[in-house]
Amino acid sequence: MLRLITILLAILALAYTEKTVSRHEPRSFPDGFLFGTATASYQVEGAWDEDGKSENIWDRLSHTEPCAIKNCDTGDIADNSYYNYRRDVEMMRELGLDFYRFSLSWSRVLPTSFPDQINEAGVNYYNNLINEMLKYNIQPMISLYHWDLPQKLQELGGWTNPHIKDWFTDYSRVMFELFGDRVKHWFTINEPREVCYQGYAARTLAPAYNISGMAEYLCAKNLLVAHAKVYHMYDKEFRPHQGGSIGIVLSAKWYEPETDNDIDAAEEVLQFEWGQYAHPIFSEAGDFPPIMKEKIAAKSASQGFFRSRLPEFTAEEIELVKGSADFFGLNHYTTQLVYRNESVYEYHSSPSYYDDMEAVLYQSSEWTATGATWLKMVPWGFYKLLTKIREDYSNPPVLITENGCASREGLDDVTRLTYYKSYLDVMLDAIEDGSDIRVYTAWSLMDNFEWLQGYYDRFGLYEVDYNSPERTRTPRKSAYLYKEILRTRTLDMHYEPDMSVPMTIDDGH
Ligand code: GBH
Repeated sequence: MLRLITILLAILALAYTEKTVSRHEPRSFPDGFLFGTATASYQVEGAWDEDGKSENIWDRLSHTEPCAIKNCDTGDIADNSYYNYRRDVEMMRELGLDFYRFSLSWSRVLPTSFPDQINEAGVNYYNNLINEMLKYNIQPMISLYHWDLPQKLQELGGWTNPHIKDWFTDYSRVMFELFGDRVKHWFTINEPREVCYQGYAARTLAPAYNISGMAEYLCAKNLLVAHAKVYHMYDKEFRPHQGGSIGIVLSAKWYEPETDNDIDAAEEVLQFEWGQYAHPIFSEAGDFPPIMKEKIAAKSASQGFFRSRLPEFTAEEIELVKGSADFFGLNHYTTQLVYRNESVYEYHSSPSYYDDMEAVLYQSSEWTATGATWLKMVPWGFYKLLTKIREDYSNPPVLITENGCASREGLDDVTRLTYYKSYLDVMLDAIEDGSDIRVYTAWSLMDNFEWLQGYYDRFGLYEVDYNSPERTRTPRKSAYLYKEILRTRTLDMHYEPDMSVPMTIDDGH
Protein backbone atom coordinates (compact mmCIF):
# COMPACT_ATOMS: atom_id res chain seq x y z
CA MET A 1 0.00 0.00 0.00
CA LEU A 2 2.75 2.38 1.02
CA ARG A 3 4.61 1.40 -2.12
CA LEU A 4 1.56 2.17 -4.22
CA ILE A 5 1.25 5.61 -2.65
CA THR A 6 4.94 6.30 -3.26
CA ILE A 7 4.56 5.32 -6.92
CA LEU A 8 1.48 7.47 -7.27
CA LEU A 9 3.25 10.43 -5.71
CA ALA A 10 6.20 9.94 -8.05
CA ILE A 11 3.87 9.94 -11.06
CA LEU A 12 2.16 13.06 -9.81
CA ALA A 13 5.47 14.81 -9.27
CA LEU A 14 6.58 13.86 -12.76
CA ALA A 15 3.36 15.11 -14.28
CA TYR A 16 3.77 18.37 -12.39
CA THR A 17 7.37 18.95 -13.54
CA GLU A 18 6.38 18.08 -17.11
CA LYS A 19 3.68 20.72 -16.93
CA THR A 20 6.12 23.35 -15.57
CA VAL A 21 8.78 22.37 -18.06
CA SER A 22 6.41 22.47 -21.00
CA ARG A 23 5.25 25.92 -19.91
CA HIS A 24 8.72 27.23 -20.66
CA GLU A 25 8.94 25.63 -24.05
CA PRO A 26 7.48 27.54 -26.99
CA ARG A 27 3.79 26.59 -27.31
CA SER A 28 2.04 26.32 -30.67
CA PHE A 29 -1.32 27.73 -31.61
CA PRO A 30 -3.87 25.40 -33.18
CA ASP A 31 -3.89 24.98 -36.96
CA GLY A 32 -6.09 27.55 -38.62
CA PHE A 33 -5.97 29.91 -35.65
CA LEU A 34 -6.21 33.53 -36.88
CA PHE A 35 -4.43 36.63 -35.60
CA GLY A 36 -5.30 40.25 -36.20
CA THR A 37 -5.52 43.72 -34.73
CA ALA A 38 -8.46 46.08 -34.31
CA THR A 39 -9.41 49.75 -34.42
CA ALA A 40 -12.68 51.70 -34.65
CA SER A 41 -13.83 54.43 -37.04
CA TYR A 42 -14.03 57.42 -34.71
CA GLN A 43 -10.81 56.45 -32.96
CA VAL A 44 -8.65 56.52 -36.11
CA GLU A 45 -10.31 58.05 -39.17
CA GLY A 46 -10.37 61.81 -38.60
CA ALA A 47 -11.84 63.78 -41.55
CA TRP A 48 -14.79 64.36 -39.26
CA ASP A 49 -16.65 66.79 -41.54
CA GLU A 50 -15.04 66.08 -44.89
CA ASP A 51 -16.41 64.70 -48.15
CA GLY A 52 -20.02 64.73 -47.01
CA LYS A 53 -19.76 63.03 -43.61
CA SER A 54 -22.36 64.28 -41.12
CA GLU A 55 -22.08 64.80 -37.38
CA ASN A 56 -22.09 61.89 -34.95
CA ILE A 57 -22.34 61.79 -31.16
CA TRP A 58 -18.56 61.86 -30.69
CA ASP A 59 -18.17 64.91 -32.91
CA ARG A 60 -20.83 66.52 -30.76
CA LEU A 61 -19.37 65.50 -27.39
CA SER A 62 -15.79 66.37 -28.33
CA HIS A 63 -16.86 69.82 -29.56
CA THR A 64 -18.90 70.62 -26.45
CA GLU A 65 -17.60 73.33 -24.11
CA PRO A 66 -16.27 73.16 -21.46
CA CYS A 67 -14.50 70.21 -22.93
CA ALA A 68 -15.56 66.76 -21.86
CA ILE A 69 -12.39 65.03 -23.03
CA LYS A 70 -8.95 64.96 -21.46
CA ASN A 71 -6.72 67.79 -22.73
CA CYS A 72 -9.71 68.94 -24.84
CA ASP A 73 -8.70 66.37 -27.45
CA THR A 74 -11.08 65.56 -30.32
CA GLY A 75 -11.19 62.91 -33.05
CA ASP A 76 -11.29 65.63 -35.74
CA ILE A 77 -8.03 64.36 -37.24
CA ALA A 78 -7.21 61.37 -35.01
CA ASP A 79 -4.76 59.09 -36.88
CA ASN A 80 -5.93 60.57 -40.16
CA SER A 81 -6.58 57.05 -41.40
CA TYR A 82 -9.12 58.45 -43.87
CA TYR A 83 -6.03 59.58 -45.79
CA ASN A 84 -3.47 57.13 -44.40
CA TYR A 85 -5.15 53.83 -45.19
CA ARG A 86 -2.24 52.69 -47.39
CA ARG A 87 0.19 53.07 -44.51
CA ASP A 88 -2.27 51.27 -42.23
CA VAL A 89 -2.32 48.30 -44.59
CA GLU A 90 1.46 48.44 -44.86
CA MET A 91 1.64 48.02 -41.06
CA MET A 92 -0.74 45.06 -41.25
CA ARG A 93 1.67 43.52 -43.76
CA GLU A 94 4.67 44.26 -41.56
CA LEU A 95 2.99 42.42 -38.73
CA GLY A 96 1.85 39.60 -40.99
CA LEU A 97 -1.80 39.84 -39.92
CA ASP A 98 -4.40 37.32 -41.05
CA PHE A 99 -7.16 39.90 -40.62
CA TYR A 100 -7.90 43.43 -39.53
CA ARG A 101 -11.01 44.37 -37.56
CA PHE A 102 -12.32 47.90 -38.11
CA SER A 103 -15.67 49.65 -37.91
CA LEU A 104 -17.80 51.68 -40.30
CA SER A 105 -18.84 55.22 -39.59
CA TRP A 106 -22.62 55.30 -40.04
CA SER A 107 -22.70 59.09 -40.56
CA ARG A 108 -19.93 58.86 -43.18
CA VAL A 109 -21.80 56.44 -45.43
CA LEU A 110 -25.36 57.54 -44.65
CA PRO A 111 -25.18 61.29 -43.91
CA THR A 112 -28.94 61.54 -43.29
CA SER A 113 -28.71 58.44 -41.03
CA PHE A 114 -31.13 56.74 -43.42
CA PRO A 115 -30.66 54.95 -46.74
CA ASP A 116 -32.19 57.74 -48.83
CA GLN A 117 -28.71 59.14 -49.49
CA ILE A 118 -25.48 57.19 -49.84
CA ASN A 119 -22.25 59.17 -49.60
CA GLU A 120 -20.04 57.98 -52.47
CA ALA A 121 -16.84 59.41 -50.97
CA GLY A 122 -17.39 57.51 -47.74
CA VAL A 123 -18.11 54.31 -49.63
CA ASN A 124 -14.94 54.83 -51.68
CA TYR A 125 -12.84 55.13 -48.54
CA TYR A 126 -14.03 51.76 -47.24
CA ASN A 127 -13.74 50.16 -50.69
CA ASN A 128 -10.16 51.38 -50.98
CA LEU A 129 -9.28 50.06 -47.54
CA ILE A 130 -10.95 46.68 -48.11
CA ASN A 131 -9.45 46.24 -51.58
CA GLU A 132 -5.97 47.21 -50.42
CA MET A 133 -6.20 44.63 -47.61
CA LEU A 134 -7.48 41.89 -49.88
CA LYS A 135 -4.61 42.53 -52.30
CA TYR A 136 -2.33 41.21 -49.56
CA ASN A 137 -4.61 38.48 -48.31
CA ILE A 138 -5.61 40.30 -45.14
CA GLN A 139 -9.23 39.54 -44.31
CA PRO A 140 -11.50 42.44 -43.38
CA MET A 141 -13.61 41.94 -40.26
CA ILE A 142 -16.16 44.70 -39.88
CA SER A 143 -18.03 46.06 -36.88
CA LEU A 144 -21.17 47.82 -38.03
CA TYR A 145 -21.38 49.86 -34.85
CA HIS A 146 -18.49 50.93 -32.65
CA TRP A 147 -20.08 53.82 -30.76
CA ASP A 148 -20.35 56.69 -33.30
CA LEU A 149 -24.12 57.03 -33.67
CA PRO A 150 -25.33 59.75 -36.05
CA GLN A 151 -26.21 62.79 -33.94
CA LYS A 152 -29.66 63.02 -35.53
CA LEU A 153 -30.59 59.56 -34.29
CA GLN A 154 -29.36 60.52 -30.83
CA GLU A 155 -31.73 63.43 -30.82
CA LEU A 156 -34.49 60.90 -31.43
CA GLY A 157 -33.35 59.04 -28.30
CA GLY A 158 -30.66 56.84 -29.85
CA TRP A 159 -30.66 53.33 -28.43
CA THR A 160 -33.50 54.18 -26.02
CA ASN A 161 -35.88 54.57 -28.96
CA PRO A 162 -37.32 51.18 -30.00
CA HIS A 163 -37.38 52.34 -33.63
CA ILE A 164 -33.63 51.99 -33.67
CA LYS A 165 -34.14 48.37 -34.59
CA ASP A 166 -35.39 49.56 -38.01
CA TRP A 167 -32.78 52.30 -38.38
CA PHE A 168 -29.97 49.87 -37.60
CA THR A 169 -31.40 47.16 -39.86
CA ASP A 170 -31.73 49.57 -42.82
CA TYR A 171 -28.19 50.86 -42.35
CA SER A 172 -26.83 47.32 -42.04
CA ARG A 173 -28.67 46.19 -45.17
CA VAL A 174 -26.93 48.90 -47.20
CA MET A 175 -23.55 47.89 -45.73
CA PHE A 176 -24.05 44.20 -46.61
CA GLU A 177 -25.08 45.24 -50.13
CA LEU A 178 -22.06 47.52 -50.54
CA PHE A 179 -19.30 45.42 -48.96
CA GLY A 180 -20.63 41.90 -48.35
CA ASP A 181 -19.27 40.57 -51.65
CA ARG A 182 -15.76 40.92 -50.15
CA VAL A 183 -16.34 41.00 -46.38
CA LYS A 184 -17.05 37.62 -44.76
CA HIS A 185 -16.78 38.47 -41.07
CA TRP A 186 -19.34 40.79 -39.52
CA PHE A 187 -19.95 42.09 -36.01
CA THR A 188 -23.16 43.96 -35.34
CA ILE A 189 -22.39 45.97 -32.21
CA ASN A 190 -19.21 46.49 -30.24
CA GLU A 191 -19.68 46.13 -26.48
CA PRO A 192 -23.37 46.70 -25.68
CA ARG A 193 -22.51 47.01 -22.00
CA GLU A 194 -20.33 50.04 -22.69
CA VAL A 195 -22.81 51.56 -25.15
CA CYS A 196 -25.69 51.26 -22.69
CA TYR A 197 -24.10 51.65 -19.28
CA GLN A 198 -21.36 54.16 -20.03
CA GLY A 199 -23.36 56.10 -22.61
CA TYR A 200 -26.84 56.17 -21.04
CA ALA A 201 -26.39 55.47 -17.31
CA ALA A 202 -23.08 57.27 -16.79
CA ARG A 203 -21.23 60.13 -18.41
CA THR A 204 -18.16 58.18 -19.46
CA LEU A 205 -19.07 57.74 -23.15
CA ALA A 206 -21.22 59.74 -25.57
CA PRO A 207 -24.08 60.65 -25.33
CA ALA A 208 -23.38 60.86 -21.56
CA TYR A 209 -27.07 60.72 -20.63
CA ASN A 210 -26.47 59.90 -16.95
CA ILE A 211 -29.92 58.34 -16.33
CA SER A 212 -28.97 55.26 -14.34
CA GLY A 213 -31.37 52.54 -13.29
CA MET A 214 -33.53 53.29 -16.33
CA ALA A 215 -31.93 54.35 -19.61
CA GLU A 216 -29.30 51.57 -19.71
CA TYR A 217 -32.04 48.92 -19.49
CA LEU A 218 -34.12 50.44 -22.28
CA CYS A 219 -30.94 50.62 -24.35
CA ALA A 220 -30.09 46.98 -23.60
CA LYS A 221 -33.43 45.68 -24.77
CA ASN A 222 -33.57 47.75 -27.96
CA LEU A 223 -29.96 47.00 -28.78
CA LEU A 224 -30.42 43.25 -28.43
CA VAL A 225 -33.52 43.27 -30.62
CA ALA A 226 -31.75 45.47 -33.21
CA HIS A 227 -28.76 43.13 -33.21
CA ALA A 228 -30.98 40.07 -33.63
CA LYS A 229 -32.92 41.60 -36.51
CA VAL A 230 -29.69 42.29 -38.35
CA TYR A 231 -28.43 38.77 -37.59
CA HIS A 232 -31.55 37.20 -39.10
CA MET A 233 -31.55 39.55 -42.07
CA TYR A 234 -27.97 38.55 -42.87
CA ASP A 235 -28.73 34.90 -42.25
CA LYS A 236 -31.73 34.81 -44.57
CA GLU A 237 -31.00 37.38 -47.23
CA PHE A 238 -27.21 37.65 -47.51
CA ARG A 239 -25.57 34.52 -46.16
CA PRO A 240 -27.01 32.28 -48.89
CA HIS A 241 -25.02 34.13 -51.59
CA GLN A 242 -22.36 35.98 -49.57
CA GLY A 243 -21.50 33.09 -47.29
CA GLY A 244 -20.02 34.92 -44.29
CA SER A 245 -20.53 34.78 -40.54
CA ILE A 246 -22.02 37.30 -38.13
CA GLY A 247 -22.19 37.83 -34.39
CA ILE A 248 -21.92 40.38 -31.62
CA VAL A 249 -18.95 41.54 -29.54
CA LEU A 250 -19.37 41.59 -25.75
CA SER A 251 -17.03 43.26 -23.29
CA ALA A 252 -16.49 41.00 -20.31
CA LYS A 253 -14.32 41.34 -17.25
CA TRP A 254 -13.75 38.52 -14.81
CA TYR A 255 -15.37 39.15 -11.40
CA GLU A 256 -13.56 37.52 -8.52
CA PRO A 257 -15.24 37.24 -5.10
CA GLU A 258 -13.23 39.05 -2.42
CA THR A 259 -14.01 36.29 0.12
CA ASP A 260 -16.07 33.10 0.14
CA ASN A 261 -18.99 35.15 1.40
CA ASP A 262 -19.00 37.09 -1.85
CA ILE A 263 -19.33 34.17 -4.27
CA ASP A 264 -23.01 34.84 -4.95
CA ALA A 265 -22.40 38.55 -5.26
CA ALA A 266 -19.63 38.01 -7.83
CA GLU A 267 -21.86 35.71 -9.87
CA GLU A 268 -24.69 38.27 -9.77
CA VAL A 269 -22.36 41.06 -10.85
CA LEU A 270 -21.22 38.93 -13.76
CA GLN A 271 -24.84 38.31 -14.77
CA PHE A 272 -25.58 42.04 -14.65
CA GLU A 273 -22.42 43.16 -16.39
CA TRP A 274 -22.19 40.81 -19.34
CA GLY A 275 -24.77 38.08 -18.65
CA GLN A 276 -27.29 40.82 -19.43
CA TYR A 277 -26.20 40.50 -23.07
CA ALA A 278 -24.86 36.96 -23.19
CA HIS A 279 -27.81 35.19 -21.54
CA PRO A 280 -30.45 36.40 -24.03
CA ILE A 281 -28.30 35.23 -26.96
CA PHE A 282 -26.29 32.22 -25.75
CA SER A 283 -28.34 30.51 -23.01
CA GLU A 284 -30.92 27.85 -23.78
CA ALA A 285 -33.68 29.77 -22.02
CA GLY A 286 -32.93 33.15 -23.59
CA ASP A 287 -34.18 36.41 -22.01
CA PHE A 288 -32.33 38.54 -19.43
CA PRO A 289 -30.67 36.54 -16.62
CA PRO A 290 -33.30 35.46 -14.04
CA ILE A 291 -31.39 37.05 -11.15
CA MET A 292 -31.42 40.41 -12.91
CA LYS A 293 -35.15 40.25 -13.57
CA GLU A 294 -35.88 39.28 -9.96
CA LYS A 295 -33.66 41.87 -8.36
CA ILE A 296 -34.76 44.81 -10.50
CA ALA A 297 -38.45 43.89 -10.26
CA ALA A 298 -38.29 43.63 -6.46
CA LYS A 299 -36.32 46.82 -6.09
CA SER A 300 -38.56 48.75 -8.46
CA ALA A 301 -41.65 47.66 -6.50
CA SER A 302 -40.12 48.68 -3.19
CA GLN A 303 -39.20 52.05 -4.69
CA GLY A 304 -42.80 52.77 -5.72
CA PHE A 305 -42.56 52.07 -9.45
CA PHE A 306 -45.65 50.51 -11.02
CA ARG A 307 -43.54 48.16 -13.12
CA SER A 308 -39.99 46.91 -13.25
CA ARG A 309 -37.44 49.39 -14.52
CA LEU A 310 -36.06 46.49 -16.58
CA PRO A 311 -38.29 46.28 -19.67
CA GLU A 312 -39.65 42.89 -20.65
CA PHE A 313 -39.00 41.09 -23.91
CA THR A 314 -42.09 39.71 -25.62
CA ALA A 315 -42.09 35.93 -26.16
CA GLU A 316 -41.44 36.61 -29.83
CA GLU A 317 -38.45 38.82 -29.04
CA ILE A 318 -36.98 36.19 -26.74
CA GLU A 319 -37.04 33.72 -29.63
CA LEU A 320 -35.67 36.30 -32.06
CA VAL A 321 -32.67 37.09 -29.87
CA LYS A 322 -31.92 33.55 -28.72
CA GLY A 323 -29.14 32.01 -30.80
CA SER A 324 -28.62 35.16 -32.86
CA ALA A 325 -24.84 34.80 -33.18
CA ASP A 326 -22.51 32.47 -35.05
CA PHE A 327 -19.86 32.89 -32.33
CA PHE A 328 -19.13 34.64 -29.04
CA GLY A 329 -17.12 37.79 -29.84
CA LEU A 330 -15.18 38.65 -26.69
CA ASN A 331 -13.37 41.83 -25.71
CA HIS A 332 -11.44 41.27 -22.52
CA TYR A 333 -9.00 43.54 -20.70
CA THR A 334 -9.04 43.09 -16.93
CA THR A 335 -10.52 41.67 -13.71
CA GLN A 336 -12.28 43.19 -10.71
CA LEU A 337 -12.87 42.03 -7.14
CA VAL A 338 -16.41 42.01 -5.78
CA TYR A 339 -17.82 42.28 -2.29
CA ARG A 340 -21.23 42.88 -0.79
CA ASN A 341 -22.08 44.26 2.64
CA GLU A 342 -24.18 47.05 4.13
CA SER A 343 -21.77 49.68 2.82
CA VAL A 344 -22.93 49.13 -0.78
CA TYR A 345 -25.79 51.55 -0.13
CA GLU A 346 -23.35 54.32 0.75
CA TYR A 347 -21.53 53.87 -2.53
CA HIS A 348 -24.41 54.04 -4.96
CA SER A 349 -27.38 56.37 -5.39
CA SER A 350 -30.83 54.89 -5.81
CA PRO A 351 -32.26 53.95 -8.22
CA SER A 352 -29.17 53.05 -10.18
CA TYR A 353 -27.56 50.16 -11.96
CA TYR A 354 -25.03 49.44 -9.20
CA ASP A 355 -27.68 49.88 -6.53
CA ASP A 356 -29.73 47.22 -8.33
CA MET A 357 -26.66 44.99 -8.37
CA GLU A 358 -25.88 45.59 -4.66
CA ALA A 359 -22.16 45.10 -4.88
CA VAL A 360 -18.91 47.03 -4.79
CA LEU A 361 -16.24 46.44 -7.44
CA TYR A 362 -12.56 47.31 -7.20
CA GLN A 363 -9.08 46.16 -8.17
CA SER A 364 -6.34 44.90 -5.88
CA SER A 365 -3.42 47.28 -5.40
CA GLU A 366 -1.19 44.22 -5.57
CA TRP A 367 -2.06 43.52 -9.20
CA THR A 368 0.37 44.80 -11.84
CA ALA A 369 -0.56 48.25 -13.11
CA THR A 370 -0.49 49.21 -16.80
CA GLY A 371 -0.77 52.56 -18.57
CA ALA A 372 -4.53 52.91 -17.93
CA THR A 373 -5.86 53.37 -14.40
CA TRP A 374 -8.73 50.86 -14.82
CA LEU A 375 -6.62 48.17 -16.40
CA LYS A 376 -4.51 45.88 -14.21
CA MET A 377 -2.75 42.84 -15.56
CA VAL A 378 -4.59 39.77 -14.26
CA PRO A 379 -4.09 36.89 -16.70
CA TRP A 380 -5.69 34.27 -14.43
CA GLY A 381 -8.93 36.26 -14.68
CA PHE A 382 -8.90 35.79 -18.45
CA TYR A 383 -8.46 32.05 -17.92
CA LYS A 384 -11.41 31.89 -15.49
CA LEU A 385 -13.56 33.93 -17.87
CA LEU A 386 -12.84 31.66 -20.84
CA THR A 387 -13.63 28.64 -18.66
CA LYS A 388 -16.91 30.20 -17.52
CA ILE A 389 -17.99 30.90 -21.12
CA ARG A 390 -17.15 27.33 -22.12
CA GLU A 391 -19.10 25.87 -19.20
CA ASP A 392 -22.15 28.17 -19.13
CA TYR A 393 -22.88 28.37 -22.85
CA SER A 394 -21.92 24.86 -24.03
CA ASN A 395 -18.57 25.77 -25.50
CA PRO A 396 -19.45 28.25 -28.23
CA PRO A 397 -16.87 29.22 -30.85
CA VAL A 398 -15.07 32.19 -29.29
CA LEU A 399 -13.45 35.01 -31.23
CA ILE A 400 -11.24 37.17 -29.04
CA THR A 401 -12.07 40.45 -30.75
CA GLU A 402 -10.02 42.70 -28.43
CA ASN A 403 -7.32 42.23 -25.83
CA GLY A 404 -4.42 44.43 -24.85
CA CYS A 405 -3.31 47.14 -22.46
CA ALA A 406 -2.15 50.73 -22.38
CA SER A 407 1.43 51.64 -21.62
CA ARG A 408 3.23 54.90 -21.00
CA GLU A 409 6.63 53.51 -21.90
CA GLY A 410 6.98 54.81 -25.45
CA LEU A 411 8.57 52.42 -27.92
CA ASP A 412 10.10 50.20 -25.26
CA ASP A 413 6.72 48.96 -24.04
CA VAL A 414 7.78 46.09 -21.79
CA THR A 415 4.51 46.20 -19.84
CA ARG A 416 2.52 45.56 -23.01
CA LEU A 417 4.99 42.85 -24.02
CA THR A 418 4.47 41.05 -20.72
CA TYR A 419 0.72 41.54 -20.94
CA TYR A 420 0.44 39.94 -24.38
CA LYS A 421 2.69 37.03 -23.45
CA SER A 422 0.83 36.24 -20.23
CA TYR A 423 -2.68 36.63 -21.69
CA LEU A 424 -1.85 34.50 -24.74
CA ASP A 425 -0.32 31.89 -22.44
CA VAL A 426 -3.53 31.42 -20.43
CA MET A 427 -5.59 31.51 -23.62
CA LEU A 428 -3.57 28.48 -24.73
CA ASP A 429 -4.34 26.85 -21.36
CA ALA A 430 -8.06 27.35 -22.02
CA ILE A 431 -7.69 25.91 -25.52
CA GLU A 432 -5.95 22.87 -24.01
CA ASP A 433 -8.90 22.50 -21.64
CA GLY A 434 -11.21 22.34 -24.64
CA SER A 435 -12.33 25.94 -25.23
CA ASP A 436 -13.17 26.51 -28.89
CA ILE A 437 -11.17 29.72 -29.37
CA ARG A 438 -10.49 30.50 -33.01
CA VAL A 439 -9.32 34.06 -33.32
CA TYR A 440 -7.18 36.52 -31.35
CA THR A 441 -7.22 40.27 -31.90
CA ALA A 442 -4.77 42.71 -30.36
CA TRP A 443 -6.18 46.10 -29.41
CA SER A 444 -4.79 48.06 -31.05
CA LEU A 445 -2.92 48.28 -34.33
CA MET A 446 -1.83 51.79 -33.34
CA ASP A 447 -2.44 54.49 -30.75
CA ASN A 448 -5.76 56.19 -31.27
CA PHE A 449 -8.42 58.42 -29.76
CA GLU A 450 -9.11 56.67 -26.47
CA TRP A 451 -12.58 58.17 -25.87
CA LEU A 452 -12.68 60.40 -22.78
CA GLN A 453 -8.95 59.84 -22.29
CA GLY A 454 -8.21 61.47 -25.65
CA TYR A 455 -4.67 60.68 -26.82
CA TYR A 456 -3.41 60.22 -23.28
CA ASP A 457 -3.91 56.43 -22.95
CA ARG A 458 -1.84 54.60 -25.54
CA PHE A 459 -2.91 51.12 -26.67
CA GLY A 460 -0.98 50.77 -29.94
CA LEU A 461 1.45 48.16 -31.19
CA TYR A 462 2.54 51.18 -33.25
CA GLU A 463 3.13 54.54 -31.66
CA VAL A 464 1.48 57.50 -33.37
CA ASP A 465 3.15 60.90 -33.32
CA TYR A 466 0.31 63.40 -32.84
CA ASN A 467 2.67 66.33 -33.39
CA SER A 468 3.43 65.33 -36.96
CA PRO A 469 0.90 66.26 -39.65
CA GLU A 470 1.38 62.76 -41.15
CA ARG A 471 0.62 61.14 -37.81
CA THR A 472 3.79 59.10 -38.27
CA ARG A 473 3.49 55.52 -37.03
CA THR A 474 6.48 53.71 -35.46
CA PRO A 475 6.52 50.06 -34.34
CA ARG A 476 6.95 49.42 -30.63
CA LYS A 477 8.70 46.46 -29.07
CA SER A 478 5.34 44.72 -28.75
CA ALA A 479 4.86 45.02 -32.54
CA TYR A 480 8.05 43.02 -32.99
CA LEU A 481 6.81 40.43 -30.50
CA TYR A 482 3.45 40.12 -32.26
CA LYS A 483 5.15 39.76 -35.64
CA GLU A 484 7.32 36.93 -34.29
CA ILE A 485 4.32 35.15 -32.75
CA LEU A 486 2.48 35.34 -36.06
CA ARG A 487 5.51 34.25 -38.08
CA THR A 488 6.22 31.21 -35.92
CA ARG A 489 2.63 30.52 -34.83
CA THR A 490 4.10 29.82 -31.41
CA LEU A 491 4.37 31.64 -28.11
CA ASP A 492 7.86 31.74 -26.66
CA MET A 493 7.77 33.32 -23.21
CA HIS A 494 11.49 34.02 -23.43
CA TYR A 495 11.47 35.79 -26.78
CA GLU A 496 13.00 39.26 -26.59
CA PRO A 497 12.55 41.38 -29.73
CA ASP A 498 15.56 43.04 -31.31
CA MET A 499 14.36 46.51 -32.20
CA SER A 500 17.51 47.47 -34.07
CA VAL A 501 16.32 45.37 -37.01
CA PRO A 502 13.98 47.40 -39.20
CA MET A 503 10.44 46.11 -39.70
CA THR A 504 10.18 44.41 -43.05
CA ILE A 505 7.32 43.07 -45.10
CA ASP A 506 7.55 39.34 -45.65
CA ASP A 507 4.36 38.69 -47.58
CA GLY A 508 6.18 38.32 -50.86
CA HIS A 509 4.68 41.45 -52.45
C1 GBH B 1 -12.63 48.76 -25.48
O1 GBH B 1 -13.55 48.77 -24.44
C2 GBH B 1 -13.20 49.50 -26.66
O2 GBH B 1 -13.89 48.63 -27.52
C3 GBH B 1 -12.15 50.25 -27.44
O3 GBH B 1 -12.77 51.15 -28.30
C4 GBH B 1 -11.20 50.93 -26.49
O4 GBH B 1 -10.26 51.72 -27.18
C5 GBH B 1 -10.53 49.87 -25.68
O5 GBH B 1 -11.49 49.23 -24.91
C6 GBH B 1 -9.49 50.38 -24.69
O6 GBH B 1 -10.09 51.09 -23.66
O7 GBH B 1 -13.62 51.65 -15.09
O8 GBH B 1 -15.03 53.56 -15.40
O9 GBH B 1 -12.62 53.82 -15.44
C7 GBH B 1 -13.15 48.16 -23.26
C8 GBH B 1 -14.21 48.33 -22.21
C9 GBH B 1 -13.17 50.26 -21.25
C10 GBH B 1 -14.84 49.02 -20.07
C11 GBH B 1 -12.78 50.96 -19.99
C12 GBH B 1 -14.45 49.68 -18.82
C13 GBH B 1 -13.32 51.42 -17.77
C14 GBH B 1 -13.79 52.77 -17.44
N1 GBH B 1 -13.76 48.96 -21.00
N2 GBH B 1 -13.84 50.96 -19.03
S1 GBH B 1 -13.78 52.97 -15.71
